[in-house]
Amino acid sequence: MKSAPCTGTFVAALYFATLWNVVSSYSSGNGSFPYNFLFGAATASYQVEGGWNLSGKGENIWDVFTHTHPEWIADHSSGDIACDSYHNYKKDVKLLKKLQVQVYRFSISWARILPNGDLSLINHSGITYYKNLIAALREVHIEPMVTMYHWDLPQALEDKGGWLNTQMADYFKNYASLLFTLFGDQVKWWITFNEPTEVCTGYVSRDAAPGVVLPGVGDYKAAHTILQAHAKAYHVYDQKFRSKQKGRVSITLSSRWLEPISESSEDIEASERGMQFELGWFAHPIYSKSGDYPPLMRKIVDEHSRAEGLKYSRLPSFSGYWIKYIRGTADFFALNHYTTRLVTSGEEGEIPSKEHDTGVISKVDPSWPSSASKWLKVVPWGFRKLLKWVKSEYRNPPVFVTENGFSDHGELEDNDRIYYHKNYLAELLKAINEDGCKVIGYTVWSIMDNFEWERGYTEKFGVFHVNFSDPARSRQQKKSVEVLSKIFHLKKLDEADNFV
Ligand code: GBH
Repeated sequence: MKSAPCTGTFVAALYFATLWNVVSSYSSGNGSFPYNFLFGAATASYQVEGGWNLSGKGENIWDVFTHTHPEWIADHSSGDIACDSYHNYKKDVKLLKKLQVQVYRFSISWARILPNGDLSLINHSGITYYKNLIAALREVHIEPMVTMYHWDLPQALEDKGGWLNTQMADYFKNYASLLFTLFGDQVKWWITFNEPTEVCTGYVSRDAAPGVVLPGVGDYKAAHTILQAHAKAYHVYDQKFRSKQKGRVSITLSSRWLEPISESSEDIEASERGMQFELGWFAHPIYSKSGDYPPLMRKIVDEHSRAEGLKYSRLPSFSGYWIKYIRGTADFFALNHYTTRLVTSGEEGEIPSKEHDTGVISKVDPSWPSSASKWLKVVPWGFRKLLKWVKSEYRNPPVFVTENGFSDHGELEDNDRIYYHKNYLAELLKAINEDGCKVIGYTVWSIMDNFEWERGYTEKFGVFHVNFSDPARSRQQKKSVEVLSKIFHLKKLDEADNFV
């Protein structure tokens, strides 16, 4: 056990090196992506599966959240049926094939496998569902990339305190270990958590399940447990599965790019502080040389806690053992990115809150094109800056972009989505060719329209349209599929030129 952290770091470094050697041996240029760059599409269990109470699945926090408080969802809807991928997975694989993807990133519903969250009950129909999906993907040569946790905690575990309970790290480890055992011979790309910062939002406000309101405390506590849970899962893989299964494990972190609003040193500092609180919160403990939370974050939250008259910092501390245990627990950097903000220094948010601790005010440039989502502005150049920041901050890790996407109201002629992807991909290419960033893959969010959390079905991210009033949930191709399938197949961006 004691030597595990070193092994983890070493193995991670080895994987970083080999992964990139393979990709970089064929240089890109000329609008081309490296020949074995991986293109794909993504979904998450609660957003697409439906079958919320079928074949032994247990309830999760999103079932409970949407059923008890439909008024907290924009259109009072739920993921009860969603795209009904529980019954339609074969259709989904056909869509993926049509899009010419090499990878499908989907998540496993914890409560479908373990209805009580723990190992007391294993649901075999749930296992069969994922085995069938994985087999269908493999049959057409699509690599599965599996997210273990995309926000749908079994309610039974929330009843034990959810991510505020440090024991959740062990429940997660057991669940992860079971997934490696069941699916690890077929699945070579693993993501432990999707966007842990958003999981923590569930302990700040009612914007997300479980809707526990403890800003500036609950979020930091949940994060602390999630980092431990992730590291435990990573080490289990190292110790019991890696040598046989030879897969890769990471955690998907999401970040906006925060651009200083001016060149003043105050604004540059605000940007740096914002990036540390947003991405560094989880990335620094895992990817930095020293490990642990970003020093700046430590300093600020400690100071604020003292000023609030608290005896202890609201940001929990890791012991030296945990710092080493968490450091290096990723074989590649999995990154979600959608949008950018202009930032300056200033007081925002209640006291206490992470927002207030961050001390950054963010704005949008009114000239940036909009989407159907209030938060999502189209700012392609921010993507390149973010990739560059990750490169310099974390010693140039291989980066897999696990989500990037655009929302509209469901248009089939989705020219704005085409514009978005084409321009974001162009910036990604510049990051590879001009900045030396090691980007190894890109999955678009999402293969089809789906349940957009608190926004219900009011904002559509799919490259395939789903008819939610049709009991069969029929799918229909949007124009973006024509463009993206060419890029994904030929790995050349110029292929999209005629369309925009
Ligand atoms: C991703 O998060 C999720 O992984 C995915 O499940 C989701 O469908 C996709 O985005 C599209 O939304 O309403 O102003 O409070 C992206 C990061 C962070 C974006 C939370 C929306 C809420 C902003 N998300 N954010 S606001």
